[in-house]
Amino acid sequence: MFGNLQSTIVNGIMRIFSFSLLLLLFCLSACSTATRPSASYIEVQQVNGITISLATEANPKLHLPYRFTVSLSDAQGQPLESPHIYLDLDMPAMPMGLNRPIAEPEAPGRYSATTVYTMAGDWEITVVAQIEGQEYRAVFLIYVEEEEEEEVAR
Ligand SMILES: [Cu+2]
Repeated sequence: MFGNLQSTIVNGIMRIFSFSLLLLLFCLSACSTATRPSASYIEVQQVNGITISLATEANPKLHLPYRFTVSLSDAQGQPLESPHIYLDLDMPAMPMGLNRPIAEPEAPGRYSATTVYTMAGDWEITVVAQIEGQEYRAVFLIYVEEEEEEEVAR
């Protein structure tokens, strides 16, 4: 009788313990998802003998600032300087107004700009770089995800 009661109490404590352990594990996994670094989009294109690459965040969302890093190199892989380089963001399905952030130099042959996507769907990001008096263009495609549900319902 007494032994039975004791085992019931032990059982109860074990149950509470395993439940809190489960809760802790759940919180840990939820937190790690939130802080997990997102995937990168990196694409390299050859344009008239030079290489233009674009690195930014993969699966971006609406209305958040994203950084775009452009690298320019010649046929020998040497970094190329551009006195004027910008991005031109637009949607192939419709004109979206001007979104042309200037890319600033941050290392030899490397430039970066930050901007925001103003609509969900397919975007074309054209890198326009002036190099030794010639204009080079490379078009990159990025898909932008819809906003979160809680943003829509208010
Ligand atoms: Cu649009």
